[in-house]
Parts: sequence; structure tokens; C-alpha cells
Amino acid sequence: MTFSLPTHVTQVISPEGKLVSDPPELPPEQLVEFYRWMVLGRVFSNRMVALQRQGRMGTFAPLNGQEAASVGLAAPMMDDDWLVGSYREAISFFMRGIPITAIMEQWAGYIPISYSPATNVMPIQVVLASQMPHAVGMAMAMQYKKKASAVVAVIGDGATSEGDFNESLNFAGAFKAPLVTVVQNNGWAISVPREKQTAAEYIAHRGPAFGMPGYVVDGNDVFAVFKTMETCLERARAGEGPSLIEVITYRMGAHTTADDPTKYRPPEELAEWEKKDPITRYRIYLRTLGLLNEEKEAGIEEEVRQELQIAVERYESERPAQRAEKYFDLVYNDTPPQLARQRDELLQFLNRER
Ligand SMILES: Cc1ncc(C[n+]2csc(CCOP(=O)(O)OP(=O)(O)O)c2C)c(N)n1
Ligand SMILES: [Mg+2]
Repeated sequence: MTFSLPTHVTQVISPEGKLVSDPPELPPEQLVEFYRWMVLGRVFSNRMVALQRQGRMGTFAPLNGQEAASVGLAAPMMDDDWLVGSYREAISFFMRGIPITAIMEQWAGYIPISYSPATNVMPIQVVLASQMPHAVGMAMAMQYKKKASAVVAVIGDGATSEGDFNESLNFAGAFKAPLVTVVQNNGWAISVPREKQTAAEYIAHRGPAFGMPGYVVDGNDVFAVFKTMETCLERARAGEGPSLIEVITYRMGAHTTADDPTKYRPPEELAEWEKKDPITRYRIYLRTLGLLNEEKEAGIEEEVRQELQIAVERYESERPAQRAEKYFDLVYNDTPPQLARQRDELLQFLNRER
């Protein structure tokens, strides 16, 4: 089957908060819920950066600017679907029931033991694109078991240059795996701009090349992401095969707390994207529907701050003692000799430090 190259960016809500195409049919409570998740994401991200600066958190990758993409990709997923993400989709993880404390623990260097299997979420993946072979394998397993479910894989623009991404999409296309791949194109891969990753106009052009539809979506528009995801999830569940969605968004903060974007990014670029802020445009839209006003917005923000405060207190008081050797214990059933040597060396070093 031949698919045509995507030529336009799907948008439902303009940056000014106006409808430019049909919105999804959702009850008012769910519309407000989306807003709440986005606000929670931003407050969470800012709090994590503050904790890191105070020496209370490990390195963290801020998600500011990408809230609509994370909400839009997770919202239409069903319980039996799986989410195989990267490291900037904390909101999607929360929406599937992963506690805030679990994400805090992982950024603090803990092995993510508190993920409940019932959430169908794989732990945050930092090794670029290595989640993709997992995702396509899981999707093929679902197909083999004749389950009408889908796997949603999320990856950054920079990571699409990895072999793993392209090999996985090739597999997915050839085997018609029920996989929906979302590329969070946030403009940058640390200091490397998107233009350096591919000479193609859109990353989603690779979809048709691998035998699947490709979509380009305004990633700062929660409705556009939601609607495109719905289409692709239905296609996957119906056994019609995979899809590739490129969501165009912007990383408003630093790559991580170890990065300083002022060294490589012109300030005008951020100013341009601030005008396209996903939360602002959605707030304006919900105000026009009469679902939000200043009082309601302040109430949501206060509620979210309290939720985060409770999570921070729990994370700081209930963290178990970390054993460095645990990382080695969990890699192999029988630790190979070279790894055992590295483990012993590390323990000797840590004992000397103490
Ligand atoms: C295989 C691999 N190579 C290099 C890195 C170091 N690294 C971490 S994040 C990153 C940039 C990724 O950019 P992108 O895929 O666009 O995701 P974003 O950080 O923008 O969300 C790099 C090079 C890594 N984690 N894994
Ligand atoms: Mg990127």
C-alpha cells in the first residue's frame, strides 16, 4: 500500500486560542481535566528544576512547552495499550497512573521499582531510540496474541537519526505491527537543531517510506494531537498497521539541568515560541467556552501545587537506602566476570570515599 507524504500541519486550536477545525467530541469535565494535566506538568517541571538546584534532585530534563503533546498522546490510549516513552513525557506517565514520586525517584537515580505493572508503562528510557525495538517487539507480541491493543512509542527528533528508530519502523511496517510512533520534534537535540538531523522537510515523511501513514501535527495544540492519535490508535487496533506522527513543539527550557541553552539558541526563538504556548492557547479556548475563569484557574493551580508538595514530602521521607551494587545485580541473572570486576571496583571506590 502506498501512502502520500504529509504536506500540511494539522491544527485545531490556533495560537490565539481560536478553533480552526473541528474539535474532538469530549465532555466538558474532560476538557478541564486536560488543562489540569498540562498545569500539573509545568508546575512539576519547574519544581524539579528548583529541587535539582537545591541539591535535592538528580539531573532533570524540563518538559515546559511540550505539555499539550504529552496530554494529547496519552488521553486517547486505553488501559490495555502500552506506553513506551522517552524522558520528557512525565505527564503521559502520570495520566496512566504512574505516581509523581516514581518519576522523582527515577530522576534521582533510583531503579523504577514503584511502577505498577497495571499501568502498562515502560520506565523512562534515556538511551536514545533504544525504546523503539522494545516497542515494536511488544506490538508484534500483541498481534501474535491477537489482542486489539496498540503500543505507543515516543521519541525525540534527534533520536530519529539513530539506527534503532529506522530499523524499528521498518519492522513495524513490514509486519503491520500495531504501533503508533510519536516523534516529539521540539526543535533541538541538546545543541543540535532539527535542520541538522535530516534534510527532509518533515520527519514524518519517513512514514510512507516505511509503508505507514505519516502525520505532521501542531504539538502545542492538545486537540490536534488527540485527534490524530485517535485515528492512528483505531488503525492499529483494527489490525491495519502502524503510523508515524510528528508533533511540532518546542523545548522552552534547557535540555536538562546540566545544560545552558543561551550558549547556542537565539533568545528571539524562545520569544517566538512563547506566543505559541500550549497552555495559554488552551486556557483562552476554555475561557471562551465558559469552562475556565481566573478563579477556577487559580483553584486548579493551588490544587496541583498541593499535590506536588505531598509528592515531594513523600519522595524525601520514604526513599529507601540506595545500594550501588543493585544496578549490577539487575542486569544479568549470572553476573559475567568483567561486570563483577567493575562492580567490585566501584564498591572499593565508594568505601574509600566514605
Ligand atoms: C544513544 C545515545 N546517544 C547519546 C545520548 C546523549 N543524549 C541524551 S539526550 C540527547 C539529545 C536527544 O535529543 P532529542 O532526541 O531531540 O530529544 P529531546 O532531548 O529534545 O527531547 C543526547 C544526544 C544518549 N542518551 N543516548
Ligand atoms: Mg529534540
